Formats: sequence, C-alpha cells, structure tokens
Amino acid sequence: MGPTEQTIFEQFSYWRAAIAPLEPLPEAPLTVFTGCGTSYNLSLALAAHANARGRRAIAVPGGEWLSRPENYTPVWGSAHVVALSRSGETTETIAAAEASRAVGAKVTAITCEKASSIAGACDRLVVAETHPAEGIVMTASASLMLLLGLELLGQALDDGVAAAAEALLRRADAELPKFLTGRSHFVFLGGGASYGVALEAALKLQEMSQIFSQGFHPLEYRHGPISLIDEQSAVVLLYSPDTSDAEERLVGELRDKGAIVLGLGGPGDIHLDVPVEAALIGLAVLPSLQLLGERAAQSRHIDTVHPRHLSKVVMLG
Ligand code: F1P
Repeated sequence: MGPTEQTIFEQFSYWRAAIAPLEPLPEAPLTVFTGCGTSYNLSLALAAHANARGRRAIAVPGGEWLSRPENYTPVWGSAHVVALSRSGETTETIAAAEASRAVGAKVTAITCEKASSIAGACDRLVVAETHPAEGIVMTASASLMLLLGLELLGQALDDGVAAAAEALLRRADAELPKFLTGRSHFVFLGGGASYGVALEAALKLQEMSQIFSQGFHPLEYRHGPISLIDEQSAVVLLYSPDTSDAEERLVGELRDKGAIVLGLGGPGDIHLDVPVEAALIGLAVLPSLQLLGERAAQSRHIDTVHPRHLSKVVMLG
C-alpha cells in the first residue's frame, strides 16, 4: 500500500482524536469562509452548513477575498473570517487573513500545522494533527478540516461518523473497479453542502489521476453539461435526502444516455447507503471520494505521491 492509500485508510484515528466539542464561532453579521483549492471547496461546504444553522455565511476563494471583498459582500469589514489552510502557508489565504484583520475583522484559522504563518495572522487557531504520511494531495487533512469546521458550527460529532465513513470506504473500494473500468469522463453532483464536496471529489480525481473532471449541482447538470454524457461517462451522485426524488430522475436520464452512476445515499448502477444524519453526509463520503481518485490513478499507473505540476504549498512570489 502506497502512502496516499495508507493516509486515506488510516485517517480515522486522526478523526477520533479531533472529535471534541469546540467553542462555537462568534456571532457576526456575516461569516466568510475562505481558502484555496481543497480548502476553498471545504469553505463552500461549511458556508452551506452555517446558513442551514441560521448563521449568514458565504465562501470566497482566498485570492478573491484578498483582492476584492467588496464584490462578495458590502459588509466585508464587519465579517468574521474563517481561513482554512492545511499548510498554514498559502500566500493568498495568509494575505487575506492579514488584510481582514487590518480592517478590524476577527479571524479564526483552521489548519493542520500549528507552527505555521497563519498562526500569526489569526485571532484563534484551531488545529488537528493529520497523518504523517500525507503528501501533496490533501486527503486526511481535508476530512479533518471539514470536521473541525462542523464542530465550530456547533455540530455534535461522535465515533459513529468515523465508523460509518470507514465502513463506507471499504464498501466503496469493492465497487470502484466496476465504476472505473472503461470510463474516462467523470462528473460529481451534489447540492447544498454536498456541492463543495462534489467539487472537492472532482479536484481530487483531477490532481491524482490527471483526468479532467467536473462538479455541479445535480439539476444544473441538465442545463448544458449533460450533452457530454455517453458510454465513457461515470457520474457520482451525492444524494440529498430532501431532493432525492428529482435526483433519482436525473440518474435515470444519465443512465439512459450511457453513464454508469454511483449513487451515494440513493439509487444508481451502484448504490451505497450513507447511514449518517444529513449534516454529516459530506464528511462521511469524503474518504471514499479520495479513494476513487487514488484507484483511478493506480489504474493508469500514475504516482499520486508526486502529482504533476503540484506542490504541497502554493506560494506566490
Ligand atoms: C491548498 C492547496 C491544495 C492543493 C495543493 C496545494 O493548500 O492549494 O488544495 O491540492 O496541495 O495546496 P492549503 O492552503 O490548504 O495548505
């Protein structure tokens, strides 16, 4: 087992170490979740969770929050900013946190590196230790930062979510050969908080296996992108319990056009149950989606320890 696969399968003891109630984020007119790459995708998921819990929130990429916050909200100066960065060193995220504090905003940072630059650019640092074998591609750290963000929003967590995610990972692994064989076009669909998770799954597959992949809100996929579906297509549908009927109809359409569908929490050519409460679906499916990227890379003999053109930290000169 290589280090990427090892990190994916061995992440759950790090989850268990991070599961503890955290003091919630402070009240603010607006909470802005920001980060880059994976950390931005997690921001999207967390902003959706925050709104669903009655806290007004948006997600903005680090570079955008740094350069033009006024394009995202007129109350940018009074926002509470939550900056996510595994490394704590990403240029735009650190600069965005510093710029936010310069105008009086408070910043909470979520990271896996407590001695990093972001520690000096925030008012509160929230840290989880990640698997030491984790490399350039974010796997366990992504799950851990999502978990910490949920705790900061007051979500109760216990060992049940780790156990469910681990069991799902093993069931998914058994089904992935059927899903991947003969397919070269990959799409991830999810609504609400699962949209950020769908984008993260697409990014993971892209980084790990160099396969072009996309994420969409489920019903958006019918408005144009569906023209790409054929017998080469493989679609993951992250079902939302409240919209599963419409999502199931969409799955029927995709299958009719030749796609194989992996339904997480609902019907598909492959159907895997996600037996957790709705707010924890994204967290529970994330390791399985990370493994999908790794298995796709392995099937193409691509080394995910040294992914093409990527580095562990993106620092702009
Ligand atoms: C985020 C990030 C990752 C990407 C690559 C470089 O960094 O851009 O999304 O996969 O590994 O770093 P961070 O700010 O979370 O450390």
